[in-house]
Formats: sequence, structure tokens, C-alpha cells
Amino acid sequence: MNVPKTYKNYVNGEWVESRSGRVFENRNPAAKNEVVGIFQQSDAQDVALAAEAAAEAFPKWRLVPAPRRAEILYRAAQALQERKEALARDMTREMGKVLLEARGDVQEGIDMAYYMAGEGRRLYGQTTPAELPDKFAMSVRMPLGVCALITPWNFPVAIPSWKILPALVCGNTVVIKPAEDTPLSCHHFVKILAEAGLPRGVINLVTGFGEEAGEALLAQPAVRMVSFTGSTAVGRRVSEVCAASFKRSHLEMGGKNIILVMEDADLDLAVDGTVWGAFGTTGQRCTAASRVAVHKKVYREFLERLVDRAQALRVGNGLDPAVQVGPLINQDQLGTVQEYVQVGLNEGARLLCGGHPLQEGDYASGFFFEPTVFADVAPQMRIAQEEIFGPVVSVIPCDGLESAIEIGNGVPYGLSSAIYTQDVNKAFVAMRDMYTGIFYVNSSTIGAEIHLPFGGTNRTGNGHREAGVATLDTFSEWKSIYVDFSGKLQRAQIDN
Ligand code: UN1
Repeated sequence: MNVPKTYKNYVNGEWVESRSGRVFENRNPAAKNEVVGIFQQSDAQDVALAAEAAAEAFPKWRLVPAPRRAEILYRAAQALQERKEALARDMTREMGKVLLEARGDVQEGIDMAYYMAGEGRRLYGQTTPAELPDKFAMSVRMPLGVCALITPWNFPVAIPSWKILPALVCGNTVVIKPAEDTPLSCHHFVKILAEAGLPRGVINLVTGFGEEAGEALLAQPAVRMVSFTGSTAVGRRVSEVCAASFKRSHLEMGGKNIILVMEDADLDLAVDGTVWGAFGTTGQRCTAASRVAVHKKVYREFLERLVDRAQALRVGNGLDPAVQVGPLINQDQLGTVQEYVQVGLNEGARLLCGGHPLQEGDYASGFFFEPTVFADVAPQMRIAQEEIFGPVVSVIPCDGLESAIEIGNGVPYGLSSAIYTQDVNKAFVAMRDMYTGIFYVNSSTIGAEIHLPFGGTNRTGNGHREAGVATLDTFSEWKSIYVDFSGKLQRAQIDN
């Protein structure tokens, strides 16, 4: 039998065990008996040491010229590229997503590393005229200090990369705690960064659980900002704790994303986009298409094609190249999805396909669930309002563009939305009126690229963005600088 490997925390440039000696297992969601690795179960003491190391490293790191900081990121990008396949395989083993998508997840990290490496020679501020003579004005970015990063399991390399890399290029130091379901991918990523030449203490990794390690991280006095991606409930907790000590918090939380299908849409394309958006990553994306509002004129036709496609999907172990839909992440998530199917049935939605866990034969060893389609869903039903995070899509009939937009915006979230139409006027109206942070025309709700801002409105976020150039605002602070070379006292707003 294979003895699973034990992985350590990375604190102050060293791989260390948790102080308590406690560890936890990381298991494969497609094969529950397979232990992917043993990880440190960090507690407040481990977290404090990591935060202190990051605080100690900060004064030097902040003064390393940004282009030099960026060279390290560039080397890490190259190493990620070289090791892409191995990282993707390990990701599928710990997270379950199909290999094709795991490669995409690592690619997102590679893209982000090159992009942020380029930022090292930009990090633009502004120079602007001063209102008084012989006076110069400009603004520059300052790092914040120690950033605490708490990342989810659904994008085990991409999301850590969105947080770590901009934080570092801006001159911050970092403590990261990845989700307990997927610590291995983050371990690999941090190791690559360390080997690329980050000085000791600049990046620190502590693995463990939210209630213990995550909570302790929020409490660290050295931490100046917390960047969190995960559930709305935990996001609220992060926000409340940070408010008490005036830490900045960047929150990226739930979604209830919608595809609007107009009567003039290319229906095959709309179905393609729905299948990809709803069942890709087994529906476990914040950007997943979990609602579709379909014009009544094409409603029946759309449903027929969607159900055919959903039923034809191959569910299984993501390492098998023929598989299109992997398992859910864990038993809890499987339970949640099952509960929501029951809620949908109780609310009177029409279950067209799926709705059950898969438990026969090989399926018994993982958390598999059938791709599920509900029709005749009313916009206010819970299955059309609450995030499910599984392979369940709710199809809602609508009368036209206006009602589709109203349905689209009628949820507590605002991450991503999409319209399928051939009519440019409809596309532009939806583009203007959908109150979401991301919008697509004739493309699904998933697949954001890393050089554009990522984030959402309402309960999806708290007004910040990651990725794109906007991420620099999340991980830095502005300083406005005035240089008066007139040699005399000049009073702004008075002498001009
Ligand atoms: C997420 O689901 O949390 O836009 C991130 C997308 C991916 C990232 C999703 N690039 O679907």
C-alpha cells in the first residue's frame, strides 16, 4: 500500500510541522479511500508565528524595487508552466475537477504570474498639474503590509494566484491558508514561489481549518488586510472581525448567475453555453450558470435540447479523459445538493432529469451526482435565489428582454450574467442593465480572463475587485505627493 506523504507548513522560509503536531487527511473526492496527503492542522500558535514572520519580512521586501520583485514572479510563472501537467493531476486528485479543467486552473495561475510580473514595471500612479505655480503633484502606490489570504477549494491554484501575486508585486508580505479540502495545490504553488527566490518570511503557508487557523488569522494584529473567497456566511464573519480592528477586507462570495436566452438566440449555442456553465466544474464555480431565463417562444425547444445534452454527460473520475463531470468536493456538498433538489420538488418545480446521487459500482467510492435540470421554476423559488454550488440548473420561462433582466437582477447576488441573442440592441440593453460585475454576450457565465477585473455586486462582494488592473487597488494604498519648489509658503485653495 502507498503510504501517503506528509506535507508541512511554510513559515519564515522553512518547512515546519504544526506546533501541536496535529495533522489532517486530504482525500480524493472521486475515490474516498485514497489519501492524497497528510497536512498540518495549524492553530493560533502556528498562525501567529506565520504572521510575525510576514511582519518581520515586510520592511525589507517593501523596499525591493518592484521590477526585481516581479522577476521572481516571472521565474515562478516559468516553473508553473514546466510543471503544469503534474500540478493539474494532483489538483484533479484532491479537488475532483476533470483534468482538462484542472489544466485550465493551473493555466490561470501561469497567466496571472506573467501578468503580475509585467505589473512590476508599471504599477502606475498619476502625475497631474498642481493648482499653484512651482509645485509638482503625483500619486504612488504603497503596500499595505501583511496580507492574510483565505482561499476556497474550487480553484486551488487560480484563486491563490489571484491573491498572492498582486499582493507580492505591490510589496506586501503574505500568509495564506488554503481550504482544507485542497491544500496540496497551494502547497505546490507556494513551493514554486519559494524556489523562485522569495526571501524568507515574504510568503507563509499554514494549512488547517477555518474555525481554527482561519479565525486565528483574522485576529492577528500584524495583519493589515484579509482577502477571502468563499461563502457569504463566512465572508460576513471576516468582514465583522476586520471592521473591529479596521483591517481592510476584500470579499469574494456567492453567486446566482443567469443566462438570458432570447427568442432570436442561436439555440444550439445557448444550450452549449448552458451545459458548460451549469455542469462544468460540476457546477462548483462562483460563476456557474445556475439559472436560465428562456423566452417562452423557444422554451420547449430549449429544454428538450438541454435535457438531451445533460443526460449524455459522462460523470466520473476526472482523471479519465472521457469524463466530463467530476465528483462534488465532499459529503457535505453532496448533502446540500440533495437537499436543494428536495426543496425544488417541494416548491413545485418540474424535475426534467437528474436529481440523484450516483452510488452504484465505481460511483460508490466518490461524491457523484447526476446533472440535474429543473423547469418551470419561478423566480422567487429558493432554487432560483440561493447558491447551490452543484450540477443543478433552474430554467425559468420569461416573456422578453425586460422581464428576463428583472428576473436576472432579482437575486441577492451579482457576479456574472450572460445573454444569447442575435439582436445587437438587446445585447446592449442587457449589457447596460444587468447589475453584475461580469457580463457576457453569446458566451456562458464562466470563463473570466485574468487581465480584467473579477468580482460582483450586492452580496457577492464588498466593492473590491481582484484580477485585472483593479486588483492593485485591492492590494495597495494610494499616497498623494506634493512637491513645492517655489521657496515660499503657498496656501492651496487660498493663494490661487
Ligand atoms: C470561481 O468560481 O470562484 O470565470 C472562479 C471563471 C473562472 C474563475 C471562477 N475563470 O469561471
